[in-house]
Amino acid sequence: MIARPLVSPPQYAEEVIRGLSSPRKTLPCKLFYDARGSALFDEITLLPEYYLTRTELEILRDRSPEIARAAGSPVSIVELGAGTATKTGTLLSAFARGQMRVKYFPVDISPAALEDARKRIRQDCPPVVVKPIVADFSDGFGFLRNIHERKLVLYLGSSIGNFDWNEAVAMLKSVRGQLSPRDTLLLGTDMVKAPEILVPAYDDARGITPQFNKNILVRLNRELGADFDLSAFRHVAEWSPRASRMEIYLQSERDQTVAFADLNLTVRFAAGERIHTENSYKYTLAMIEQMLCVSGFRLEKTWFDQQKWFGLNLARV
Ligand code: AVI
Repeated sequence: MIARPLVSPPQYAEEVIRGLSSPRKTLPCKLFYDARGSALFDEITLLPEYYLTRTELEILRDRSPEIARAAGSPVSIVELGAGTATKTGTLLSAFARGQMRVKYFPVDISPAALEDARKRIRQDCPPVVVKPIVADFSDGFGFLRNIHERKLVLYLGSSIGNFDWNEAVAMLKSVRGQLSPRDTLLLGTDMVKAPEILVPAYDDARGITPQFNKNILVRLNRELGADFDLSAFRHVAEWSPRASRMEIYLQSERDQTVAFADLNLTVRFAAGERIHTENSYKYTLAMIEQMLCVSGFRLEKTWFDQQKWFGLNLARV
């Protein structure tokens, strides 16, 4: 047996133990996003089946001048989970073209992504002042308090859809708690549509999404000394009309036991048993209105693409 160095298990180990010990096994979807998972997600956003990213970008391209007018000027644009700010240039350029005064605060947990964002915006929209903020949202949104001008908070990509209803409301409420009466929120939401469109978006022909899903197991093998056999698990993506969400699972192909060397844990899987790794909620306009309303916002306007597949919702405090 090879001795493993003695290092304390990562913070998320407790969540893994709880999730895999419960009768319906789960793993938190935040574990997708290590370096490889983030690169795979970038690939997903370019897949023909994954309409979300390009559709949201299409709305931003067509509607940015209107969005900029509705948000008003001068304004500080704060983008939550900005990553490398690939979509935001379009909106910032609309502000700049309209001679509107704007500062841009991209917020992300990754300093490297923020540095890319700063370079990108400096090159694409030189008049915009960029002030990156490194923050982990699990510590709250207190950083919003330090931005004193009128704010337009962006939360794009339907990232809200990876939260259950109560979690989404809690997150929006906590953002709302840091805002002032003239501030606005622009929220990207994926809309309910036919399962024939939804399911392939989460189970693509090239098999990138299955790799993204299984990357959780690769990570647990590396970081918690687990011995998951990747070929013994299958990616499953199902539409639940009752819960209005895509559900993503890893399904055990046979009876098997997985050992976690670093956790003193073994987990049994029956053939066909699943680990629930992610939900991706899809909304109706009524759901969006209600979610915003119970969180302390008022929906003012929704911009859609031509097919009404994706919505950009402007809400006031
Ligand atoms: C990040 N998030 C909005 C993606 C989604 O569509 O729910 C994550 C994703 N999971 C599988 N494909 C993409």
